[in-house]
Amino acid sequence: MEASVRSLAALIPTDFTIGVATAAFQIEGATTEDGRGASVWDVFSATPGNIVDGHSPEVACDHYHRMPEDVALIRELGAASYRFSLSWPRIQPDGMGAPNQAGLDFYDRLIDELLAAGISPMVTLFHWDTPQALQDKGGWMNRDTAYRLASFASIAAEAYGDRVARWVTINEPATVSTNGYALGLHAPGETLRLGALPSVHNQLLGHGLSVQALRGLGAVGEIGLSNVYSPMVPASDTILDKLSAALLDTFQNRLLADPVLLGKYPDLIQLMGRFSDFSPSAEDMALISQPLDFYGLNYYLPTRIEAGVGESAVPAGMAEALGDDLSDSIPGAPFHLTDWPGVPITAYGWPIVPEYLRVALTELAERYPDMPPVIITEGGASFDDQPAMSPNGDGAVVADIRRIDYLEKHLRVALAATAAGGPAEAIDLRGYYVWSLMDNFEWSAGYNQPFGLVHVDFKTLKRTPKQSYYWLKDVLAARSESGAPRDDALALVDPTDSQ
Ligand code: IFM
Repeated sequence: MEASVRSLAALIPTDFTIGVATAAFQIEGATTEDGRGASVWDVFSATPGNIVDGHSPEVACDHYHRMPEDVALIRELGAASYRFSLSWPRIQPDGMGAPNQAGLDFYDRLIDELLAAGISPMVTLFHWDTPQALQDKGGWMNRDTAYRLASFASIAAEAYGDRVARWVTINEPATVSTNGYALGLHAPGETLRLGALPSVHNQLLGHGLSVQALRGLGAVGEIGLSNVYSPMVPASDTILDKLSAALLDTFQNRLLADPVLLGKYPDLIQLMGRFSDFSPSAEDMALISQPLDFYGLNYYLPTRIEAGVGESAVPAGMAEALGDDLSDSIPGAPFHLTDWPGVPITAYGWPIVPEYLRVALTELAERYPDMPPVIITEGGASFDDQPAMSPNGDGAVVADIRRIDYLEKHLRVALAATAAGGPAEAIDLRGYYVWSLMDNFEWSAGYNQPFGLVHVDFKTLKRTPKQSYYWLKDVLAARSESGAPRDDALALVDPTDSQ
């Protein structure tokens, strides 16, 4: 075992969870089986031009039929926890009313399979697959959808509340509102620009009501939500670039984090509310900001911003990956995102600058003094490394060295920043979930952005663990060799069950 693996393992605190993550729509397939209803993503994906290369999510990784094989991969890896999402329309085909038993049964089997393998389930209630029937009534622009999510949370609590160690109510509401309701890059494909603001509030309200529902029904697990956070970096020292960065910081980071952690929207948003009818009630804000057991941070990249109207709303590399003409994605916006000269990028074109995870954690520590424990609920990178025959000819290897480098550096940065004496020591960091267990349907980018520790051949559906999988397995093995006890928060899983 390499010295760097041992030294990384030695840095990981005993109560720190290393897990792997996925989401239902990205891996399950079986989109019309066993009574599943349609989600906004089924409808959006079926519209020509919305998904790069016309890729279809109908089969995806076929996880619905191969679930035991996938759980075995997690067990072999040695990860303590698996974060997955419940497909809302598989359980509630129309987003309301009585649950579909076959849908409930699937997650019942998954949770039992995980527990039997000694893996702790972390369940996301909403990872973007709004039932189309609710979208037909306005989706997240309609306040009622928040109450529908809370009813869904109650169904989940009753079915699985005794066996789930951690709950994430909603995943990346910023992405849903920005890409889905403001820019039309994601389902449901609305282009409401700033008019998308109510979709933010309604999702956060859905979060608050779901926390209440889970707690009210006695769910035993910890409860939080996952917000994506990207440090905003002005392209220069000019006042206009700095203002642009501050503006995007407000709309992408603070807009979602302040209400949850401070109980109020950023001043700029409140100011804007004076010119529209956006003025949330004190009752809503209290629901949204009720104390959480953990705060989920999805961290991938910093964002570099330049003032002025640019050619593209997204950096060139990413626009190319998405394959769309995004040149008018933010028409009239006074700034644009720009590439980072001299910095390595992922297949998406996302800049790789691990030090910015320290910046993110430090900013969070400074902004939110009452921060609950933090879990990095997603982190990872897309690289398109393909299987090749090993030099000794005994099997296929996927040499995703860049992913190993990404994960190792980001883990080291996060652990150092939050250790005693680190700039973000106020943050009690409890875990890191790698996005993703396996290559999957990367939303509008189709199957073109592989994030997995496990390669999936989307023709044969064969799974091939990549080098990063074996690397992480070594890190986890080195950790347990050094006698690190299991994470207390995951004590719901009795390790002896798997023996
Ligand atoms: O694949 C997505 C995931 O669904 C949400 N967070 C970002 C990932 C990579 O783009």
